[in-house]
Amino acid sequence: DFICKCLIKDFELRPNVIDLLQHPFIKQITGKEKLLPKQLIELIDLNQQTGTIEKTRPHGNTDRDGTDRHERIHTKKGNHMKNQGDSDEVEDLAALEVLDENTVTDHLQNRFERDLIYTYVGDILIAVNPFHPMDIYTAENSKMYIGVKRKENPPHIFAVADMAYQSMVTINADQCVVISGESGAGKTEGAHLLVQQLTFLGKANNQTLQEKILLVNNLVEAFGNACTVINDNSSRFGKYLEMKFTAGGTVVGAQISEYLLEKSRVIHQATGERNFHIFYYVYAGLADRKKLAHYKLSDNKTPKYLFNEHVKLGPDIVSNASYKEQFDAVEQCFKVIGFTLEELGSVYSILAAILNSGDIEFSAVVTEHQTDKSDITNVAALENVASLLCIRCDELQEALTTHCVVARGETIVRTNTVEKATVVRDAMSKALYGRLFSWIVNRINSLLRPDSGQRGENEQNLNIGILDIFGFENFKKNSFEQLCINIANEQIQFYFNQHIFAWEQDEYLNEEVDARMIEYEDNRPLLELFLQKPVGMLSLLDEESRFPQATDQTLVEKFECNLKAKSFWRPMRVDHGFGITHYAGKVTYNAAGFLAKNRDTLPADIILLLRSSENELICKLVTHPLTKTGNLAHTKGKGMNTLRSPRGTTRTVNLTKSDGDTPYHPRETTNMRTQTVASYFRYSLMDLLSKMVAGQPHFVRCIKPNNDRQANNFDREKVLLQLRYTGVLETAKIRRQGYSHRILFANFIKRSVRQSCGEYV
Ligand code: AOV
Ligand code: MG
Repeated sequence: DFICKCLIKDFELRPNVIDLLQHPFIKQITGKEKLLPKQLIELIDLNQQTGTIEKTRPHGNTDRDGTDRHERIHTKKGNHMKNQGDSDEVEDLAALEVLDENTVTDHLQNRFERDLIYTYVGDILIAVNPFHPMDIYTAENSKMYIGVKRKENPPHIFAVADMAYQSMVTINADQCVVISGESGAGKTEGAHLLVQQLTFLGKANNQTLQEKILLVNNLVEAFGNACTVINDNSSRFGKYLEMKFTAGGTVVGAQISEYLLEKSRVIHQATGERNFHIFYYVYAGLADRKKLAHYKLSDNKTPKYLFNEHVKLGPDIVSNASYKEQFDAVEQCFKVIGFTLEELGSVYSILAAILNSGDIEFSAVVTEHQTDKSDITNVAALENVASLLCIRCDELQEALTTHCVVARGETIVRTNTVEKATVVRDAMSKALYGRLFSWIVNRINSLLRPDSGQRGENEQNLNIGILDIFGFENFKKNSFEQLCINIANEQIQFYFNQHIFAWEQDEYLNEEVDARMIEYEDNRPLLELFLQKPVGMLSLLDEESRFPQATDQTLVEKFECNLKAKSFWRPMRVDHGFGITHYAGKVTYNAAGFLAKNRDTLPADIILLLRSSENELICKLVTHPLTKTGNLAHTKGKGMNTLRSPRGTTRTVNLTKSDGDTPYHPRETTNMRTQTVASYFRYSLMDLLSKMVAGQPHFVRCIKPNNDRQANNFDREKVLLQLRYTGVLETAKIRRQGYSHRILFANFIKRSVRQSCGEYV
């Protein structure tokens, strides 16, 4: 058995039959100088008869490195294997002899029950969330996955990092890893593991840089993640982290782009959910350091924005040891990455001001002439906010309780009702948090931007981007946020389909390759339903948002009149309700609040007031256009619906019709422009896509084994549904019949030359 394995291994390394037949082992075991090919086969067969070696039929593919696969021989590990084709030893679903839903699910289940959470489908990695800590991410594991052939090791996310890294250094091209899966499936954990391994692979000369890069995710996630009913650490924003390398593969920096933070969570959380993590960390951390009073907070009165049925009392939060630890950890991240103490103080002040804002209350003032006036009942909260934001208290009161209108060239001051004043207060809190988040991301980017000294002259950095967005969501009540999240997931699914099926099969047709066409679920009609102009859902929403008289009911009616696709439906007996049959299942949305959320207006009075702040950071948040994190500018006027495939052919990603609109970037808006969240979202998606298409993609598909976050529980129905809607079966089919690796001829030559010169790691 051992000798056969050595022979086979050696044969893989030196695919020269003559060499093998004259191998020194042969002499050792047979006493002969060399074997005839027939004799070698007999030797292997003999071993098979003893039952210690089993042959599996490979799927006739070429491997990632472009070499032909030869038959693999696996050592049999147990008697429970059903047949050769679907044994646990098959690490690539495309190699299964029988390819149907049940076999694939059985196979993943068998592996999952043995803690083998990773499985390949050709070059794609499937990761089933184990919901318990695993000991497969050690330094030892990291070393195992450097520059070795994929089949040398069990499937692993580190192997994906290695594939991306080796491709980057070998063909000198940007790479991107797209992690998808529904909420709680393991995308964010996967993204952390990729950063860990890529930092290890691209060993920075400078230890601190390495440390900083490893902390970036933790820092932004403290501000952008929150506990939802599905996931205790749910990403409430989309994140594209680009790690920057020299051409030689040394990591030199990182940049993050953030997409569509769910700001509404600051002011309201659904039942059983929480605000962004950082609020709890700061509250407990400051209490621990006896600094609550300094930040105008009190430990016996929970700020309203943090209040829900789970967190009734301040002491619940302030005595939480884990929150205190997290606060220390976040502060450490800030410091290591390079934020100043002054900046840190401002960040805490802004967070405390937001918490205090939630406690400002209004009551109606009814006079003889007026019924639409409001006053602030708890002046202490108002004073706290003004003091923390370094603005004047009377001006804050005025900005909250009144507004200006310009009529016939004259500015008239009108009073706000209680309802309106509350909306303004909440708009200020959301805007402050959203802008603070963007500022943190921008600051990280400037602190981790590779300096020119780390590049050779005329040398550009190479990137590996890691996409980790909010996963598909279907709650009891779904609002505008869920709609945007689910559209983003539709877009990623569409991108996957384009790569794996559409572009691939186009190539077969172009090159007249005789291949059976694989059918797949094309979600293009759904994307059109959302994004088409002028009658896509987002355009209709924007149109309705421009009418002051419009209501959420008129919006739903507008949808109903204009959206004729089968995937749009109106549920019975649900006010403001509409339903969408997404690629991942049916979701019922409630349009209540859609118009207000889409308009997302921040009154000019508040902007002007914050600009007058004596705190430099607060002033900056509303004054200077921050460096674009979403880098939207380059998509402007460039034919937005046309993207280039990695193989150079121009592909149409039928996302939107280009109309040359100016991209909306809230951080640049200091005047009262009327662009909406929907239009910004549309451009963000486009920007994200253009970044992704610029690199060679690698896909990780995360699967959630059950809805109860339980370890060792594989709910077959749940998994089967995910396999079905992500098209895993079709992917296995196309990977089985096609080639799992695509490489341009010129790159192939370059790579082969480097390899034969021994440069390949
Ligand atoms: P998500 O990113 O896909 O959801 P997470 O990556 O946050 O999901 O994973 C959810 C939880 O599953 C984590 O907090 C861990 O407890 C567990 N988990 C995930 N991957 C692993 C792993 N490889 N090993 C051990 N435990 C794991 V969302 O952000 O909600 O879409 O918006
Ligand atoms: Mg996540």
